[in-house]
Formats: sequence, structure tokens, C-alpha cells
Amino acid sequence: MIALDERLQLLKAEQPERAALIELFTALAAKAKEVSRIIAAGGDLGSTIGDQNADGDAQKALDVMADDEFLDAAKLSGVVAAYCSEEQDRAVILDQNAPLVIAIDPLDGSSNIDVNVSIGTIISVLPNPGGDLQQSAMQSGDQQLAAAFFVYGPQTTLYLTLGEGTDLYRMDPISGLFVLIEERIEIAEETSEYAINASNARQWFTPIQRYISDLLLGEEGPRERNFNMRWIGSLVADAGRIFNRGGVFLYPGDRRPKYENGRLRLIYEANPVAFLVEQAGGAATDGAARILEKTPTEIHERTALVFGSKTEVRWVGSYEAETRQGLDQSPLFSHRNLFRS
Ligand code: AFP
Repeated sequence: MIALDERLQLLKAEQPERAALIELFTALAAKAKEVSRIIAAGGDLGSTIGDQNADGDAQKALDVMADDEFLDAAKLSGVVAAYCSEEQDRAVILDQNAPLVIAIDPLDGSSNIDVNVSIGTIISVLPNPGGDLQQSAMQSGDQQLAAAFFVYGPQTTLYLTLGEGTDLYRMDPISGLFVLIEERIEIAEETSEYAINASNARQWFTPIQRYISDLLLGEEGPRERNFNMRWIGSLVADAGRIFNRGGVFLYPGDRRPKYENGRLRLIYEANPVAFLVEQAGGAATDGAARILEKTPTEIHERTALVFGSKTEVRWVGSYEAETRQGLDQSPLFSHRNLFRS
């Protein structure tokens, strides 16, 4: 099985115009290997350091360390104009004339650091649009040139797309090399497994409450089959499972203050995951609209996020459509919905 570095060098020879992207992912993968080994060694990585990120989330030691490492990788690559991170209030400007902009969640799943649950790094790569680089990440997800996430778990894995399918690599624990495991992954179109933080049920808006309620009715309900639930609390771990065996992930907006647009960030979480998922034949929306068509206005803006098996994402959209059309009040729709004939 071919190693990532070898595959990237072959691509560089075939498509020299993508040399910058290849330089960047070569540097990022090298750093991810270091971060993976730091995590595996344990230690007091989950302690809060007294600071907060732009959105007021307490920063953990590993959040800051991972951010330092990946910022260093961006600098070393020599191809990044601006570095936009969950851990940085504003974009870090590196080189006005460099071709790429990176948006990153350096350490996703911080609340799982101390309990040995999979965590990860999520990366979006955009073209440098020129002008004010503080605005350079304000591009729709369809403009992405590449997206990736690393999962630091029992295995360290990498899901990567350069726009021609999503490939899965696994890091060899001895050599530290990322080796190609599966090329052009395809996410199952159908699923009977959903992922949502059910403790927020009382906070959900009507469409999600109705959608989940119908799943819980199982074979006695309108879906006429039973469903299973998984929720890891690490986006990258739930996403990796969905790539592997299908499923639908939901982090909807809800009634809690600051959660009207959910918890996840558009630029460095939803957009890269959506690009990877669509490249694998899945779908990603905010419940109704396609994620990759949304135009960001602020680096840390949030979005509701529903992604995974295409058919199930469409089911969620049908419940949203009923509410928009006021049909969810009709007794006719108490046991079926637009998606069912
Ligand atoms: P942390 O990085 O603060 O742990 O948040 C992780 C995350 O952004 C995402 O990875 C999870 O899917 C989601 O939050 C879990 O959110 P809840 O803790 O509200 O379930």
C-alpha cells in the first residue's frame, strides 16, 4: 500500500500546478504524526490553561499546543497566506502573496482529551482571494481546494480530499508514515444509525423533535424500522464511523442561548467535513440548505450541521420543509411526511 508522501510526490509530478497543496499536506501530516505521539504519551493535556478562545471556550493545554504545531506547519510549508484557527481570535497573516488560506480546528473534541476518547484535527484549504487577508476565509465551502481531518484514536487516521474523491490513510505506529487504506470511499446511501446529543431534546426546534421522535418509534412508527444511536462527542470520531458504515450526524440549532445556529463552526468544521462527505457520495446541510453553498461572514460563525448517508439527510430536510410550509400541524402528517408517498 502506497504512503501518503509518495502518493503526493507522484501527484506533484503529474500536476505541478498543485505543488502548493502538496507541500502543505506534507507539512501537516508530519505535524499530525507529532501530535498523535504527544497524545498517545498522555500527560496533563486536558488541563485548562486559564485562557479562552474567541468564543469563550476554555482552552486546554492540548488545544494550544496543537494550534502552535499546525501554525508552525503552515509557516514551514511556505505556501500559506493566512492561518484561521478556532484558537485564534483573528487570522494570522503569514505571506500576502502565498497561494493558500488554511482554516483549522487544531484539536476537535477537547472535552474527550482526559478520558482517552478519539479526538482530531480538522482542516479546510481555500485559495488566497487577495485583498484584506482578515477576510480571506470568508469564501463559500464550494471554493475549497482540499479538506482533511485526522483522528487520534486507537488508530491515527487521515481522511483527505483534493477534490477527486475522499481517501482514507492510517498512520503506521512504528514508521509514522500515513499509508493508503481505502481510495475513493463511498458513504452508504441508506442507514439505520443516527448521531445526536439526545440530552438536548427539550431544546430542539420542531422539525428535529419530530424527526427523532419518528426514529424512536422504530418499526411501529412511520419509518417502519428500528434505528440505533451513537454519540461520541468528537465530530471527527462520529464522522469517521459514518464514512466506515454510514449514518447521519445531527448538531441542529436549538433554543439555548448562543445555540440558535448549533455548536459547530462553519469555516473550519462544517465546510471541510461537508466537502469530504460530498466527495464520498454523502450529503451535508444545515438541516435544509447545502453547507457548501453558505457564505460565511465571520471566522467563528456557527452553523447547524446534518451530514452522512444521503437518503437520511434528505429525510431530515423533509421534516424541515414541512415545518416551513406549516404542514407539521396537519393531522395528515402526524404519521407520514412529504418524503413518503
Ligand atoms: P469540544 O472540542 O469542546 O469537546 O467540542 C467538540 C465538538 O465541537 C464536536 O467535536 C462534537 O461533535 C460536539 O462538540 C459535541 O458537543 P456536545 O458536547 O454539546 O455534545
